Amino acid sequence: MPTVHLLDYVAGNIRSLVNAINQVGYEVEWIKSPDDVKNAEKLILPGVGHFGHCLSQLNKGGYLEPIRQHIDAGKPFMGICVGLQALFQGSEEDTDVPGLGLIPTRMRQFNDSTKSVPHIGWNSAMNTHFGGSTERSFYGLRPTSKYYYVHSYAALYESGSLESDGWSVATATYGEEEFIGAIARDNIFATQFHPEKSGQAGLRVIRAFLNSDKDHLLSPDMVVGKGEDGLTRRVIACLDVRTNDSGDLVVTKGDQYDVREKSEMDAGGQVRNLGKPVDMAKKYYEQGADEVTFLNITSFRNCPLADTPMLEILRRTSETVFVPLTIGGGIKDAVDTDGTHVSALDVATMYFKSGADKVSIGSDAVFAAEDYYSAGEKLSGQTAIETISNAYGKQAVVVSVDPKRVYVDRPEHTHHHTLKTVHPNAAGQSYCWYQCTVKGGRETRDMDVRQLVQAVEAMGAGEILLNCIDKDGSNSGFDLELINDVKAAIKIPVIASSGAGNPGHFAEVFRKTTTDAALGAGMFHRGEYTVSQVKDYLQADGFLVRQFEA
Ligand code: 1PR
Repeated sequence: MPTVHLLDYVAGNIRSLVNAINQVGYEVEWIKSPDDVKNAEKLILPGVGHFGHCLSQLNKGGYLEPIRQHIDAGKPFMGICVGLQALFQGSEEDTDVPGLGLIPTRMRQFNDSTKSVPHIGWNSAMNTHFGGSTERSFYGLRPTSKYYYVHSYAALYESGSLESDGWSVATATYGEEEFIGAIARDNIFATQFHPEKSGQAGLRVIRAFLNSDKDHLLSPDMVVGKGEDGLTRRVIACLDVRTNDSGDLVVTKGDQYDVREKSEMDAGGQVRNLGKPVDMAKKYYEQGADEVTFLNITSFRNCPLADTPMLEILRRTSETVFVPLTIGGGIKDAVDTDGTHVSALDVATMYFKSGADKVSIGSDAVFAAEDYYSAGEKLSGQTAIETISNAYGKQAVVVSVDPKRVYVDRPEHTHHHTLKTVHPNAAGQSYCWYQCTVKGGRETRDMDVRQLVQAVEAMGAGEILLNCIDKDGSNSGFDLELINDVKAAIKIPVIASSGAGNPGHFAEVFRKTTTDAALGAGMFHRGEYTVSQVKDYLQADGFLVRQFEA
């Protein structure tokens, strides 16, 4: 097998990139010291998280000069995400740390007064020279394809300036801002998106780089049907995984979090078994799921270190599923079976090394938020959210929220934030607040959902997975009031979850709320609808979606 050299200098999910490289027929050689760089013919510089952290690590490790020499020698170089940002002069994210300076501009933060930041999801990379007589593209990029991005800082596009310096540029648009999605000149190629997480479209880009397939003519169908620019509506498939009564890890699904079969013969029935986690994840990937989330819903009782099957599930899934994978359940400080203390950061590291791109924190986030408020809204720096976010970047930290509706007669009857609902309860009460729960909804806390999401945003969470216990498994549609209320309180993206029963519910949540993504579970697991049916429905209804590329 031909080889490519990969520089693994910071924490991150490098496993997916290795899997993607193997998938297109190349083997990885690791660069373990600056001296190794000169042995590289083709070099990939990945990077995720904080610009200053990544660049200082490279600098401290003595890698910057060898990378510069590799590029100057005209050898193939590919930067991914922060690996693209490193080519620029610097970034607003950390003004003290310089980049390689090949491009004399700086990365800027997206404007968060008009949209959620980070920018997370599938967007375009369209050649700016596209059209007219130059219907060509570079490194396998197609105007009809979508690619997976996750970043808060971007190289905002200024028409023509880079092109006049000989760069080929492909851009994407987020809200009102156009930014650089990919860039190439001579032996240099870099993408802001993650090709290893961008399905077949991304694998094509990696393959093109490795095969030095720099320039190609687009076929007429790709030109005529030139894709629409912009962030697509993200549809996520969620697999709740737990051990069943025979000790196997199965995908299950609850009704209001109760996962046992309701049987008249046996009041406490068997754990509902809806299939095998790895097979189901692959099936949803092939149906066009934009992300797959695994929630290990028993791990709050067990130390996840002993929970090796979940790691194996991730390892196996990441070999064939090239979209982002999230893992939740038991991400917290833990004590291993031999009594060793293991930090939440170490637990998360295990999952990242096994192929996860994000971890999702549930109960521990509620406890951390309680401490945050008791300390007068001061950050301790010690919470799972803070430590993982600092090490891996905020995009790697999702907080999964499990709220329950509580009705009151009047807003002044509670010290919590209430809303007036259009769905009064049987007693005619039309005000409610959303109470946070822990341990899979089994324990309620004196905290409302708004308090929780604001606290975790302050701690550095990158995204909220917003469940709703009242709606879970109900097939009655998402809780639109809850979603709008949470969206109004924070700037980070929100994934609407709980209640999806048909494709129309996805259209409804995207039309009536500003949610950034929507998640379904039961309707997919029971085979009532496929993810592709949801995408088709959304597309027919005028929403921009990404369709699966074979
Ligand atoms: O507290 O950090 O260990 O995390 C535990 C995680 O497991 C949390 O994310 C929590 O939401 C989840 N969890 C715990 N118990 C259950 C349960 O069902 N008994 N599942 C559970 C949560 C809810 C959603 C579900 C949507 C969509 N599952 O993930 O997928 O409600 O369902 P639907 O489309 O069928 O309505 P920690």
